[in-house]
Amino acid sequence: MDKAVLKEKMKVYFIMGSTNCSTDAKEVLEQALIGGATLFQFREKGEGCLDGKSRAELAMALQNVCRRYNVPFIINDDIKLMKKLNADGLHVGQEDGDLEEIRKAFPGKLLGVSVHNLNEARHALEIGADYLGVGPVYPTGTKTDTRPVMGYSVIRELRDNGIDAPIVGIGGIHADNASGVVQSGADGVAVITAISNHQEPAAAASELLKAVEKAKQNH
Ligand code: TZP
Ligand code: MG
Repeated sequence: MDKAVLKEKMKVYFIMGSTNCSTDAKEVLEQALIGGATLFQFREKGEGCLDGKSRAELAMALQNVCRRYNVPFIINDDIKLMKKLNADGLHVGQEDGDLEEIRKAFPGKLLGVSVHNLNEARHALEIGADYLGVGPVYPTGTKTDTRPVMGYSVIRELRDNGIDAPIVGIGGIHADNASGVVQSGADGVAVITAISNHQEPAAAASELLKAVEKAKQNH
């Protein structure tokens, strides 16, 4: 995918699995896409998460929703499942294995990598990552084993050092605090609970998209 196209897809990157949703995950996803989410990552993690066949079945069902809305479907840290479903890409963290090996395992697909500093970002891009996730920008209760909250400092540092790759900020982001993330240099925001926990996921996604687009205009 062309870099400029991917940057557009980064605007509202919705991430979730069944444990992030209090109602049916397929319905939550569909509402998010109706509202304007531009990219989706299936991240089935945490206490009570599905595994085995039921996990693969949910992934397939969510992939079908994405297909209907023409939104790319990314899988968190499971190359096997990504290949089995022929998903659009994979997202991995720093602890998920050797990035170079991971990149070689599926040349034609998107690879996103979570990074927390300039060195990690440079390495990820050297091995051929397509986009970077940077965070936690704000405090989050959704992931407990995060690095310290970094505010906008790392996103700014990457841009100041000439990194032009697609970047999303992640962690504690919602419509009211999204603009600062984009103004510091991100192409968009990645969110879990701002959409998955919202009474109206479509409204949440739409407000996020509006906030991101407005911040991009003023940037
Ligand atoms: N990585 C860094 S923070 C985070 C992940 C997966 C969780 C983001 O969840 P929320 O609900 O958008 O704060
Ligand atoms: Mg991981």
